Amino acid sequence: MGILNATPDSFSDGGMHLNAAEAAARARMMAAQGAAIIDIGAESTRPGARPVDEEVEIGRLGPVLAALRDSPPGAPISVDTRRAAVAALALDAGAVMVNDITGGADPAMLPLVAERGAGICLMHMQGEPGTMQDDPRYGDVVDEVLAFLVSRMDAAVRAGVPEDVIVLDPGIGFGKTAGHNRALLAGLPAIAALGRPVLVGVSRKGVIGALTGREVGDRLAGSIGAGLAAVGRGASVLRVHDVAETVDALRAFTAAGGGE
Ligand code: HH2
Repeated sequence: MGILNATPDSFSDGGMHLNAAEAAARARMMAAQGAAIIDIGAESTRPGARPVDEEVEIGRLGPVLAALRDSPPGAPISVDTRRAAVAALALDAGAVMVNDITGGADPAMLPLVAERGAGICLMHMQGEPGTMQDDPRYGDVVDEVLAFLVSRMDAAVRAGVPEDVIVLDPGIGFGKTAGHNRALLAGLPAIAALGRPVLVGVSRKGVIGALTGREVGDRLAGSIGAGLAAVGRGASVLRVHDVAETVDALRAFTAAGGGE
C-alpha cells in the first residue's frame, strides 16, 4: 500500500502532494512501482496533529480524486479518513476501500461501508492523535489491541460489512511507546490468527527512529527491515512511502524463503 498524503503537515511527506496533478502523478508512479493499493489521506494523524475541518479534508481530497478519475492510477484507491462524510465522497469519486484509524468510530462509517460494498481497514488507536503519545498505558498491549480489533470486526459484521473485506491493523505508533510497538510487532501472529489480512504501517515512523537513531528522511533501511519482519510474522499489507524499494525487498525476501 503506497501512501499519498495530500496534507501540508504529514510527518514525512507533508506539503509534497498538495497540487492535485502532482499528487495524481505520484499515485500513478507508486502503482507502476508495484503498489497494490494507493492510500490517499488529507488529514495528518501524526502525534500532536490537530484535527482538520471536514470541509478542509474534502477540499484537499476532491481535486486529487478527480485527477485520478481522469487518469486512473492502475491500482485500487483507499481513502484514509475517520469521517463517514469524507469516505462517502471518496467512494463516489472512485475509491474502493476506507482506511479508518479509529476502527469505524463514526457511527455512520460501518453502515456506509456495508451499503457501498467497500473494503475497510480497522485500526487500533489509544486516544486521539493530538495527545496519544503523552502517556500511553496498557495492561497487556497485545491482548488489549486484539480485543479491540475483535470487537470492531464484530461491529462491522453486525453493520452488514462482509468479513472477507475487512483488514486489521494494530496501529503502530498510535498511542504506543516504543516498547508497545515492539510487543505488537512480536505479537502479529496472534492478530493474523483472527483470520483477516493484517496491515502494518511502520514506514519512517518514530519507532524506526528510536531503533536506528535516524531522522525521518533517513529511515528507509530501518522501515524495510521492520516491514519484512512484520511480513515474516503474518502481515500481508505494508503501508509505505517508498514503494519501489519495498517491492524489491519483498521480492528478495520471498524468493529467499522469508515468511515460509
Ligand atoms: N499510519 C499513518 C496514517 N494512517 N493507517 C493505517 N491503517 N495504519 C497506519 O499505521 C497509519 C495509517 C501515519 O503515517 P503517515 O500517513 O505517513 O503520516 P501523517 O499521519 O502525518 O499523514
